[in-house]
Amino acid sequence: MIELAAVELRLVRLPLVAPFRTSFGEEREKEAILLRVETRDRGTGWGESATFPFPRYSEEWNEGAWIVLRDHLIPSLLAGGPLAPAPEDVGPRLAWARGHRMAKAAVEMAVLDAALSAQGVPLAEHLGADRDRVPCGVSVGIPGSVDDLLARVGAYLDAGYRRAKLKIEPGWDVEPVRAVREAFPDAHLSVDANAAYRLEDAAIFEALDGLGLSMIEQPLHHEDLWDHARLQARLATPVCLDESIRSAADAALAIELGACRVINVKAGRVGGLLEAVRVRDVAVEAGVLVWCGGMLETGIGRAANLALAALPGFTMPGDTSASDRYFADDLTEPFVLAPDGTMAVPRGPGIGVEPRPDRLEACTVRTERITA
Ligand code: SMG
Ligand code: MG
Repeated sequence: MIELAAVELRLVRLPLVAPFRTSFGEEREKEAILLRVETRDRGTGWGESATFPFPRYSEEWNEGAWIVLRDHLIPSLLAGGPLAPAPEDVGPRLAWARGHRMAKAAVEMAVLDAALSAQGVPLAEHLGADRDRVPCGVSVGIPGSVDDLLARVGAYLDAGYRRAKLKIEPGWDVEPVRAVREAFPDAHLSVDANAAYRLEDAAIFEALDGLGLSMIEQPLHHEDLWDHARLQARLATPVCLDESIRSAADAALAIELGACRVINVKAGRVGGLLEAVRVRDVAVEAGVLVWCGGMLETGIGRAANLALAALPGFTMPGDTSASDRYFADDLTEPFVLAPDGTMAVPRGPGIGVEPRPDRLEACTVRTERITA
């Protein structure tokens, strides 16, 4: 049982080491909402929202998440009395609010961190992880030129990354991907369109189909499972869904329709780590592969991603890259890639990391504390 006393919201900004461009826009810095829950007698816990400053990846964005957290989710969390068992109680208590999954996931992460820290249990162990290191991939943004892309992919593969995911968009697809395949014939490669195409563009995917990709991620509109099923039927390469899957129920429907053979699991997108585990359950049961995605998280969210990536069923390398792929100076102690392309899953209780106080202060744009 946990009794919550207050929640502090904190908007942070960290410059990215290089701009990250996708089909829907460019990020030059990571702006995130951190959440710190304070309990009456069980210490504190940290969570991070997967939202970005603009509602481009999904409907959610930082300012919207801040308001729904401050005015709705946190007040109803605090008003409901003690949580027991704490993490499992969060989802049902916030279920009255429709959507806002990334905001809800941040609350759940913070409560999980507090509850498990108090018990001395690492998050990975609590979720059922069966390994202490995970193989890591890297997501490569849309660069200025094919030469630039080849240099970036080469550097990441040299660093040990086990899979390179190339962002694509109309006008930047078959030619650059073919160039990467020719330069790195044996590399584990995938592509991610972030919903930038329509079924009428199927010829582009048929051209990509011959390039030995391990998957084509979210090629079509995020609300169009049926067209994804029709596209998958035309391709040998597995379709992977990201934006389209917001719950375990979505996963079951997509699989039933034949809309994907792989699912990118992000706790934020599906409303929390516990629902992410249920997405894994549905997928594995159906023989659909899963891996852990990323949202350019700071070390706080990254720690939780690594715990998720360590669960049985997460067989493919995730977008769980090292801190230095994003930031010159992360909020936490940096996550470091080993030369074999793996990273250690945090071993400490809860999420296993905390922000470094000086770095946290330096990155903070504003804070607001909500009390019971
Ligand atoms: O965390 O390394 C990361 C980013 C991985 O490509 C990534 N995420 O569609 O999978 C995706 C994107 C969403 C964020 S784009 C700003
Ligand atoms: Mg994606």
